[in-house]
Amino acid sequence: MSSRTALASACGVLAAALGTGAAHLVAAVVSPPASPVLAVGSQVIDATPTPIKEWAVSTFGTADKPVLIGSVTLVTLLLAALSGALHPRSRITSTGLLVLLTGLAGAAAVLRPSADNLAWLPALVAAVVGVLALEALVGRLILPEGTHGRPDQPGRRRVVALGGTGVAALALGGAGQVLVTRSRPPTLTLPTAADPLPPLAKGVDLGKAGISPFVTPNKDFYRIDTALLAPRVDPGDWSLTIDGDVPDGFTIDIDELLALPMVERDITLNCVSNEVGGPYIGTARWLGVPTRELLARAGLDTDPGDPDLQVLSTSTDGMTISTPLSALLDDRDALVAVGMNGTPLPREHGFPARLVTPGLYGFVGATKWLTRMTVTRYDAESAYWTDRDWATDGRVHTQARIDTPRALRRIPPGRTVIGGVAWAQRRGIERVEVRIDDGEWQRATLGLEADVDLWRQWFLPWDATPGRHDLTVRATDGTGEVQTREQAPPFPSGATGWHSIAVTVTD
Ligand SMILES: Nc1nc2c(c(=O)[nH]1)N[C@H]1C(S)=C(S)[C@@H](COP(=O)(O)O)O[C@H]1N2
Ligand SMILES: [Mo]
Repeated sequence: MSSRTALASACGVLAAALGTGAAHLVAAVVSPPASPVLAVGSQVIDATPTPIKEWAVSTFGTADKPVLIGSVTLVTLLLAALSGALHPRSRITSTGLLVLLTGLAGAAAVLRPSADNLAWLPALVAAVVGVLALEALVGRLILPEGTHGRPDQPGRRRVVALGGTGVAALALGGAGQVLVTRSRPPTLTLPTAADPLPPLAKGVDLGKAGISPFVTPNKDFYRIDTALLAPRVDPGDWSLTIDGDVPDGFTIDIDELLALPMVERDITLNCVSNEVGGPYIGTARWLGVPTRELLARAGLDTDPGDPDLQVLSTSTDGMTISTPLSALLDDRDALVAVGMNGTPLPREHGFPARLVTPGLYGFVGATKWLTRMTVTRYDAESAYWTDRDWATDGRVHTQARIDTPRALRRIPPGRTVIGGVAWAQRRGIERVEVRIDDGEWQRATLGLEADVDLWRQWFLPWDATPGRHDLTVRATDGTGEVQTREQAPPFPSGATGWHSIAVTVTD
């Protein structure tokens, strides 16, 4: 590559960076998800085939989002370099490529299910700023083809022009990022429950070092969703609609929701994408209105008992989730929750309102940023994950996890504790057993059972002898069924198999 081509490519990269930075700032004001890189990233998420998505989640975990944003940025900059490199030869092709790129970003933003009216504006800003910046940079730094005998502009001028553009791009994009992350939506004052729950019994938390705390603090609660930016919902603009096959559909605003009688429930929530032994599970005290009450107000006060009926819930960011109607009508107290461990829902966990359904994985019962619940048939409308071949039946499998010792750790010999958590929401945990190497199954001590919809802590004292050891755990649910040892991956209906770890005991 000639130095002229390299310079032209650099002009393309920096022009695109400036356009993207300016667009990010404009998006922060008019429509944050319409920022070009985010809009394209969201379309990529929705279009990625399930096996590749599963591979990304298992390889990158919750870092999958930064990896995605980084990849989209990298591809954009490579194409921008190409646009720059083409400029000295064909200005039309070069400009055309930039316009095509920003046009795609604009289409990506406008086609989001939750697109705002101004979703097209950031991409337009990117196009105008990008094209003008490219013209200006190339015009200043690169002499027309055929101007022989005179050197291109001296190095200092290049550094100032390119460096200045880069700094401006970072400043604009950074300002947009500050606006997006710093601005706090107005918060809510939570009502108190009509019939508050007593504090949890002491014995549910065994207080052993290394075992997950019984109640998961909000800041440690796992976060799984497809949103690159957690939606920022102003409660003043929010409403909840119950419609579909109900006699008396209705819409209520946040004040009307908060005025309804609230209940508190302790519920363990987990993700279908959790591998055996994985981290995507947590327990919280939720405050909300039972879905049963809301559906009764819409005129559905008895369960039609038809397994083909679902509630299709929709979030402000366009996610759709299918939940069996019966699970929202029976006595398990599925909630439209507004509170989590004594505070309004954090933005990442669905502020101002979300669904929580005990016994079902989050992808079929825990819609965040909830705004609509439509009673319909499974064959009439299909949800986001259903369209991606995930199971419709999202009942939680019985699982046990070893929290301590940590896998592959070295620990000193002598008295120690093997411990963790086990869960089988709706059925409860009756027994947990641990096997050391090929020994007998030994019964672990269990924390108190607070409720069948909650996990239970467990531990087994262990005299660790030097050497390498395999530790395996299995649970038995409240119906007496032993957790299957059959290994299944998370797709399509949740991982199964026993959690087993290796530890090395040395001085
Ligand atoms: N709007 C929306 N709600 C959603 C999702 C999502 O992608 N978008 N993901 C679901 C999944 S797969 C899970 S496991 C839970 C996770 O909830 P949490 O992030 O509060 O732990 O949210 C559910 N609700
Ligand atoms: Mo999930």
